[in-house]
Amino acid sequence: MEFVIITIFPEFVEQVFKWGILRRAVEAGKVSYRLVDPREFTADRHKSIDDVAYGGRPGMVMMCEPIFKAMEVLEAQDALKESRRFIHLTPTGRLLNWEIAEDLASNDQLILLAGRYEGIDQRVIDTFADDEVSIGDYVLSGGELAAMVLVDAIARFIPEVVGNEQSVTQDSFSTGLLDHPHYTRPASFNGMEVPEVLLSGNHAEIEKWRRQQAEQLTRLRRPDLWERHISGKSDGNGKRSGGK
Ligand code: 4FM
Repeated sequence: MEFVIITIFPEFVEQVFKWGILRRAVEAGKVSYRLVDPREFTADRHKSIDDVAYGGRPGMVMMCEPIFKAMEVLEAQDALKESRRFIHLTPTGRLLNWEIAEDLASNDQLILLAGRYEGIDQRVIDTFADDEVSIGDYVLSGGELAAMVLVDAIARFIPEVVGNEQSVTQDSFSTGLLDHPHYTRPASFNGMEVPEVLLSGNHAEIEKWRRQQAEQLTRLRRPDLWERHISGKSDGNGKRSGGK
């Protein structure tokens, strides 16, 4: 899977590929990436990528030209794959969940557009975007952090990116429950004890405890997930279950 990220801060976005699981995925050739800076495709000597908004509100808008040029050049370099999706990261997009991440992971190439300023000229979105995704109901200073979140969440669904040990956690989310609490040594720390059952060696009892903890946490913290779980549907947005 190749991630193409269109951003005016390529060195910032590159960090997501340089640490931990993603770094190993890149080294193992499971993931590759290409950073595209629209500023390299500007026509004027000031390398302008933004201009004032039509309609007379304050705030700048990212211009069509540099992003259209960037796409043209990718096309000319034969860098665009058959199975690709172009995604604009924006608070007005559909809310990211594990199902969307899993679905996007099935593409050979994802082109992520990270905007800055007050917005991107709508003609860029209309021409190129297959999808608009939001990582949550808050406003960031730009799409870069959202693109990085999306890359990380998607990469975990690419086969062999996450090792066996960690994949268990992911499976537990797809059962529709939040994860149970975790403990490691020592058994007693500053007067705080690890729950007795975890030291018992009784794996049936340990599983029962973890299940109870996961259910209690989900019920209290995420009644929406709990409702879906007890109605026998593990689905995040109603695609498999037909919704609520
Ligand atoms: C996006 C700022 C585009 C400027 C943003 C432009 C966001 C989110 C977000 C900020 N993206 N989920 N929440 N983006 O806040 O995805 Cl031009």
